[in-house]
Amino acid sequence: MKITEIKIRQLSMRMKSPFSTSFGTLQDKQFLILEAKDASGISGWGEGVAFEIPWYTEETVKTSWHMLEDFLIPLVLNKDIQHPDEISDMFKVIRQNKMAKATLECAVWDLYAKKTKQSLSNALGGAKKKIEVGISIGIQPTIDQLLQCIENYISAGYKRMKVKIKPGKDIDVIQAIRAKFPEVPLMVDANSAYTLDDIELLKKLDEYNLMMIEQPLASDDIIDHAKLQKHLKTPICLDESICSYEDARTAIELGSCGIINIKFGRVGGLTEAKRIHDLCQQHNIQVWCGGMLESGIGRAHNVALTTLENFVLPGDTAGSSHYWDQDIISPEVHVENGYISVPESFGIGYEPNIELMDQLTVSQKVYR
Ligand code: OSB
Ligand code: MG
Repeated sequence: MKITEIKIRQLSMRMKSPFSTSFGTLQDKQFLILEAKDASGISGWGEGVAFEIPWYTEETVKTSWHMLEDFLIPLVLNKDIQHPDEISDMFKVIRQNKMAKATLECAVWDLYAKKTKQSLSNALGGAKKKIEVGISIGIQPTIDQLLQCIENYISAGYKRMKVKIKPGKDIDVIQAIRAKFPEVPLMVDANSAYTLDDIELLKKLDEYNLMMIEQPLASDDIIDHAKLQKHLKTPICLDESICSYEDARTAIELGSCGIINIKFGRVGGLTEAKRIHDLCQQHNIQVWCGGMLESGIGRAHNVALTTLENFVLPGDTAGSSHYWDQDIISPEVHVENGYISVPESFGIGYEPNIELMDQLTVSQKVYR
């Protein structure tokens, strides 16, 4: 396989409603879509999951484009590639910048799956025909509004509720949810809003039968999470802290978590995501697929990744219509009763809607 042309576009897409976490609020999404074409004209598609502002990781839409244009695309263009696993090795000469790398690597995976006439799920080694999904609910203005959201998502069939917390919006919120929904599968995500000084507060979360507490401490910490886990019955799930296989190995050896949230963008692509999945499986660490408020292209990669065996907990891959008035793929990602049926057609299994993408594109460039 030889990639002879790559097109990057920056899209601007407004989410149906703003999404708030402990680090900020997002509604107008800027992100990159990358199309990698081979000489026969087949296209593979990838989505950049970096935000405009570096509040989740240090990367941004601009740094991603810079890395792709000046370093990553030149490493791949017109080179002979047998398998997408080679891409992460080719990228080793460039440090970090995992989201930029994943944008291109995911497109190569899609292209490879299409060229070898199989679904991306199949190419990755996944076997599930349908995947189980939950929903991530941003911080709401009032507890009543949050309870209403949860009621709606339970009726829609979502398999677990993830609620964002931050100091001042934590114990009271969870207590109110448990009072109204004593049995609903529930977890919290703090996006690094606490420190070990908050240990007494975090210990109180043990009383609410939570599936897990996601990323309570610093985004680059692995040691304090291990200390905290010793004081908690509820498993800690790491998100921001796990940017590589090595991070996962460290966290597992130190006992920093019982669960890992895998995002292809945060770890540099699908090959690394698979390696982390396999490592966790060997060590009885459960994994699930996180989300970055993706459009349909990134969402499709999440669907395929989740078909691997050790993705045993519902992920954050909600349906397209939860986020967007109209998604850029056809058909859209559809959730029924908490399940997504995994497409069986070649590659990502959803057709990019070029006409709509053209309307949403704010800038683009072709590399040959
Ligand atoms: O921490 O998982 C997170 C969204 C943006 C940045 C970080 C996170 C999230 C979510 C939403 O929780 C996941 C989604 O619905 O795509
Ligand atoms: Mg998270």
